[in-house]
Amino acid sequence: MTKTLINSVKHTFKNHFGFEASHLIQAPGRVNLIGEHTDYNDGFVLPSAINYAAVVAASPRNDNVVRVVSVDYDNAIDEFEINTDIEHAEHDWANYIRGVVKHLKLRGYQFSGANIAVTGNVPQGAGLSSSAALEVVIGQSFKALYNLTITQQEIALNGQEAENKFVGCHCGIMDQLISAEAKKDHALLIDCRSLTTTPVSLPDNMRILIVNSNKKRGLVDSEYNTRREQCEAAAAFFKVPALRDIDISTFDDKEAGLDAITAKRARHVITENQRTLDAANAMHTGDIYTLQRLMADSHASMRDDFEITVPEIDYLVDIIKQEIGELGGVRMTGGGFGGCVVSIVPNELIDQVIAAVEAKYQKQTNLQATVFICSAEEGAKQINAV
Ligand code: GAF
Repeated sequence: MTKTLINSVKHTFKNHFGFEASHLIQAPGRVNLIGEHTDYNDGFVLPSAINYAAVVAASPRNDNVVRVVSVDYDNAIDEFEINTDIEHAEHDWANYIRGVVKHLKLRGYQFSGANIAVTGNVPQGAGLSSSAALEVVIGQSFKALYNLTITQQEIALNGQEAENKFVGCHCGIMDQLISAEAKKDHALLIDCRSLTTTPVSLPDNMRILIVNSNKKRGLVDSEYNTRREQCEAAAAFFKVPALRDIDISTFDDKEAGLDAITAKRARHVITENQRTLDAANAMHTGDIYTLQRLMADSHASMRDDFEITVPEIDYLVDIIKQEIGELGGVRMTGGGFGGCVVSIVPNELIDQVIAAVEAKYQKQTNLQATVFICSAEEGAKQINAV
């Protein structure tokens, strides 16, 4: 699949700029297996990169102009100067690129302009981090074009900064970090305070199956930012730097005095942190029974305490659960309010799960689900120097 993307981005570059690109770079989208809305609470997450990516063909320029052609937006163009204060663009997609370049400059990296063609096949608005893939592929491209001495971790932090300060979504670090640092065939247990990552193998004979509800996500940024504020209010109430610092065993006592909604939000984060650590352990020991229970508890917590699921997503989870029972796990994945569910399914049940989704989901919701059978891929990299 990436081969087609690479050919199309190379072709567009040559058509538009009149010569071959010197560099090809890719950065993957991600799926989070467990640990939702824990990253900005300094907690733990367990994502893996997927076989869907943003891909760039690029060449350096001698001047200070960045010119971008976007294959996925009918070859729309964005052009800006990097030696002035970079301002917002007319097209939303271009702001991710401008934000990344602006913040690389603010970090003191020295480079001149670039010609860029960009494309991607990470479904947009599905909670699979198409924006983080774009931010990371652009950071990785400037690293490759100008031999910048930037680490993968800093490419991720720079992408997050662009999204927080330039685009205006106060996301955590999970999506950019997994896109920049992922390991093939593994998920990464990420400690979002220290940013240390521990590779965890995926269970044998099982696949990651992602089902997009295709429920249009509404008010995502504002609801996301509200949840973040509620978590910060809870941490302030407990007089700790972040909810990561609240011990699960003492939470019930401490809850007294906190308003009901904020207490529910805090309970989700505190219990989800523990579930994430336990799930990494269960994957490590191949304990699928525990893994599926933790994924089920995570979903219930997102539905009842954090209140970020929607009926279509809850229904998809039910359909898949009925097919896999205790042999695999399923839960909503990503920021919430629509998007996708992730399931870890034994190979021999994949067809059966897909058939059940096809038979039931549309009848009940009038929406057609899209299924992705995924592999866990490597993080951002230069594909070759052509
Ligand atoms: C979005 C954000 F970008 C992440 O930082 C994370 O908070 C996630 O929602 C929820 O776990 O993907």
